[in-house]
Amino acid sequence: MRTLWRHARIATLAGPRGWGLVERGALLADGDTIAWLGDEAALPAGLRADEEHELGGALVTPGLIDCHTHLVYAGNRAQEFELRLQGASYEAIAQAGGGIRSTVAATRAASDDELHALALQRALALRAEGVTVVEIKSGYGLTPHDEARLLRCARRVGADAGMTVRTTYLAAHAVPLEYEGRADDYVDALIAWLPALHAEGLVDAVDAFCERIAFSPAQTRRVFDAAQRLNLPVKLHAEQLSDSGGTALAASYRALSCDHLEHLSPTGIAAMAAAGTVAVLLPGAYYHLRDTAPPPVAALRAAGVPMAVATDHNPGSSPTLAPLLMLNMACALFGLTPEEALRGMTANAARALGLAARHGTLEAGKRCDFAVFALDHPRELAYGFGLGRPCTRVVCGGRALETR
Ligand code: DI6
Ligand code: FE
Repeated sequence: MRTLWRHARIATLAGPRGWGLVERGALLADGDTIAWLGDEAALPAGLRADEEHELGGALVTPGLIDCHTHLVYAGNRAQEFELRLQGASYEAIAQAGGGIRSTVAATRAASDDELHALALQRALALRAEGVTVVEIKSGYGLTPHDEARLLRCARRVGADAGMTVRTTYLAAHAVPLEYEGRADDYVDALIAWLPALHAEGLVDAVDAFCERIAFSPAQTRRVFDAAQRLNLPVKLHAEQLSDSGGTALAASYRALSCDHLEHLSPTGIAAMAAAGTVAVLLPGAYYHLRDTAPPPVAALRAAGVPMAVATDHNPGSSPTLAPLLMLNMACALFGLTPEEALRGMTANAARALGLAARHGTLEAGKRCDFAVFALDHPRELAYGFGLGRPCTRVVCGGRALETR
């Protein structure tokens, strides 16, 4: 099946910088892959397509990639938000047994079908904003049975939404109640669960929350060693609330990404630059926690560390399903340029998931994932906030999906 889309302003994001604009562009898909893309006037003569779509000059970008989410859970933490507004800190709430643990309790109590319905609805909301690839972490089960349930749910959501889902094993998210005071025993346990989950095809990468209130660098290292034994790539929640040195540790394992990074040090930046690790910036969590120390964007830029932007959708620190708002916040709160922000949710997000060979830019040979927006120029994606839904169409693997 060959499908031709014509008369679009295409922001390809190809190459290391710039929008890669093709002003009056056409794009031909052969099955799930881009066969030809370029100026419509240069369309090879005699080219035949089974289907043709006129886009009326609309803006086309690579399908957005949300490279950091915790999409599968039950319940919400609105009450905790009220407590934080009254002065309680995220850390104090976690230490008092709330926080991640309260979502773990709600998630364990939910049925597979309930979790699936909740997660699917969230994935479809992301898709309606132009997202075609989403990373989904486990981490609200924290037993072998419940972590498997979450990861299976993530796979099922991908199939049902027609999106590409990458799963990340994040059992090292919090120490569950039943292991209170025995964090090292819990790390032994979650390491022992991993091979069976991996054998079932449920794990694309391994992550940990390296923080005072979660896991130490020594414990994180043990989790990474277990991932390495299975040839699984690693990622890390690093330097979000304090500088624990997790970034340099992750870089020594050639981590795909380090995420959050509000308290990242120059040493951490140098380690990431040397390892080619992507810095995933999560302005939703920064905003919702009313943090005041932004990640060191100018230093990351100067060091040539690729930056990505994601929603970090989760019920505690980033209850948002608005990736375009995250582009705006990455500019307004962190100082990214609109082009860096879009690159952060396309080309660099693909790198953060190890998917750059097929995803993240629009070029012949890449997967045909793109979004169509009722906008003139790609800079408008990061400009407005809450302007409604500019995305009019999402194409995933050459197939058009309903967005409204
Ligand atoms: N950092 C985060 O932003 C999320 N997890 C993490 O390690 C928050 C998860 C939550 O509060 O439920
Ligand atoms: Fe997170």
